[in-house]
Amino acid sequence: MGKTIIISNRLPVQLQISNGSINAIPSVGGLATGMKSVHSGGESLWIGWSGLTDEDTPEELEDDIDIALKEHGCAKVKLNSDEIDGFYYGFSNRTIWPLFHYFLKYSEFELNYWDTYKAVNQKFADAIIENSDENDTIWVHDYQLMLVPQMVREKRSDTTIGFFLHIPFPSFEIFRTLPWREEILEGLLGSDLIGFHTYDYERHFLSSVRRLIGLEVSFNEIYLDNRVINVDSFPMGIDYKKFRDAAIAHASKSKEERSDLQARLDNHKASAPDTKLILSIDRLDYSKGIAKRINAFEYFLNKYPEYKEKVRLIILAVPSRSNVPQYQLLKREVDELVGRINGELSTVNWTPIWYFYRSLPFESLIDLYTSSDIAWLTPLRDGMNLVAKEYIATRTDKTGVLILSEMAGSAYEMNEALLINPNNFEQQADTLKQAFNMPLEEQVSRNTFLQKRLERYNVEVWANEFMNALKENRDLGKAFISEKMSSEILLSIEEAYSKSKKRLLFLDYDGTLAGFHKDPQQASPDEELYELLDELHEQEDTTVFLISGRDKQTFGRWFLPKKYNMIVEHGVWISRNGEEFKMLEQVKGDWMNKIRPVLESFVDRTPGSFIEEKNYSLAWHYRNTDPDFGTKRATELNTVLRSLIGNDDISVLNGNKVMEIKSSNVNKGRAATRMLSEDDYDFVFAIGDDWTDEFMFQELPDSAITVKVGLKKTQAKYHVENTARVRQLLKRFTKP
Ligand code: GDG
Repeated sequence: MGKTIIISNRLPVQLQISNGSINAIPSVGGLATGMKSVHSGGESLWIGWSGLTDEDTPEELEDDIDIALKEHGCAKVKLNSDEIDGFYYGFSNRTIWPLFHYFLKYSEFELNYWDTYKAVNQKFADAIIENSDENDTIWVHDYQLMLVPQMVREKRSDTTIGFFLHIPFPSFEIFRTLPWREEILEGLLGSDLIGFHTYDYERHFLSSVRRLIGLEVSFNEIYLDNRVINVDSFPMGIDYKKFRDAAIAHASKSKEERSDLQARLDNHKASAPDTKLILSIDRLDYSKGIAKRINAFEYFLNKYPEYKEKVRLIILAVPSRSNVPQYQLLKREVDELVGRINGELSTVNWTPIWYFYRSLPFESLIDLYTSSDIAWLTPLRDGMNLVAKEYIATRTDKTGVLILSEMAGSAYEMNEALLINPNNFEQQADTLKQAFNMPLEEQVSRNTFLQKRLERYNVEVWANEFMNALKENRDLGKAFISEKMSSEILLSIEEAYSKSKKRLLFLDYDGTLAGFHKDPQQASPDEELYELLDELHEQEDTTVFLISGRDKQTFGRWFLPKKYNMIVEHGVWISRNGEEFKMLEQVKGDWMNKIRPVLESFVDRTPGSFIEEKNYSLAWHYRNTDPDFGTKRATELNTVLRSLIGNDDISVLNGNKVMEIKSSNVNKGRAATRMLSEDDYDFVFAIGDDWTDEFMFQELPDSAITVKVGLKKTQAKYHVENTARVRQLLKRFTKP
């Protein structure tokens, strides 16, 4: 068992240099606390930027910094201020952050930001290579490091790599606007497991993978080269116990032990017992909807003036990315809004908004959470939003109302909260009123559910689930995928071939001997293939069958003059040595008139799809449709067909971008075993890429050599990557 290597932009400790000595201060953010259990349990190393630029670091302190970091299980990536500007303030926070939060107009597509992002990602990847070995498990975090997985994979093809994105992954329509969209996807696809907070982000990512780089995706698995990449959602939890315990300790504090902030909050409550405190805490970021919230608050006070002097909004806005112009503008906007509303609405006894623009210590956060009757969080987009969870965790008596934006990832798990659309002021005004008047029993009942869930699915469980999935997926990936055809295996097959006395070969055509074409009629064999098949066909003691789902007319035209043996339409027809096709199986075709109109209606409604009509089967091809739409329609068609065909002897085969409807008693496995029984073969070989070839792999005896083309779940023993490799493999059989 190797180490666990965690990689994030920032480390869980922040270094400060004062008077020539180094202080390491623990970071408080969600990521740092979340990964604590992974980082502290067993052997692990956390790699990231220390928070000090090269310019801020006196050379003589470099070693001391390394020692200080080592004490916390960390290692640093050195970055200079230009790199921080281009990589962090530039590409990460002026390109990716706005784009992934749907602020398309704020997103800047600057080539030099991108170049720095690439160079810095390479530095992180190099640091990983330097500090790890092949057996280590690597977990890369967040949008600043999306190229790192592939950069590591290039040097360490067998290392286990996980990636977690803490922010939303936007819909394809947004993501496609990024000039470097393919590079970002390819960077992420270096991972074995890619995690998101919600299923929606996962879905958006898979859609981009399908549409932009055309990879095959099956449910949540992506097939790439000789790897399977798993994509899944893991909603991040909080350190529930930490917040709960802090709230309990807070409740038992004597008057003297209270903080100044708490004393002020208590005084407020004592002087106006029928008023309520509404709390919002966020980094000062445009994605958090702070300005809109203030406007909505004004709207509420105007719509329901009876609440004037009865509610107070506390806004804690934590300074963030103040080097980025958009954040400076937002700061000015919020300052002005708070000033204007307080100026217009304040009375002698009442200021509607208390506004703090600073970071507060953890204890003050607990003061605010425990003293506020309502938490009102209105992000316009938020990957998760941990503040919502923290507020609920601190409500030890189970009172308190959470009003939460549906645009936050946490809304998916916090259904018992009052969910709002942050753009709908009318709805928010009504919801604030509802929250103000919510009976205590209802608050307790809602929060009981919420707390149970937060306690159970806490951050430790989150991190462990991700790590377990990473290890499991990696092992599973190895288990269900057939063994790669190595040169040793190839050699032993070649040897068995030449030693054998009677050989039987089944070769699938499309996707195996020849690549796919948009129009199946164009996938005719090339000269090289004819030569290869001629050589095989002419060998003594060797029976080669081309075995395909195609119709007999096409195969007849291509191969009858060559006198190859052929089984077509999955086993309905057979032709040997240039003879006309004969029926191998008796099949009925009367069902076709019923099914054809159904398929036609799907062709009409699915641009790019078409019907291929064979003698005893019908195929609906959707290779040329929009990938998501085609897959959706295929599922729909499957349901329709199943209800139509009932118990008839008809089956539906889901092939590679094709659905084929045919008689059940016909399949390639049945046809192949019939051929096998005709003679005493001592070398049996079958190769194919499709679902329909699985019948052969299943039904041929164990001694048969079965080979899958491409990396998919299969019953075959071995796999090769593509049609070029198939040809190379078959070429070996033609050697004398
Ligand atoms: C990103 C995603 C996702 C806040 N103010 C103070 C303070 N905090 C702590 C909170 C909370 C954390 O910071 C903020 O977490 P959020 O989840 O709300 O938001 P982001 O910082 O934007 O985080 C987000 C998250 O990553 C995790 O994946 O949920 O969607 O944007 O823990 O308590 N802590 C202290 N003083 C403060 O003034 N001590």
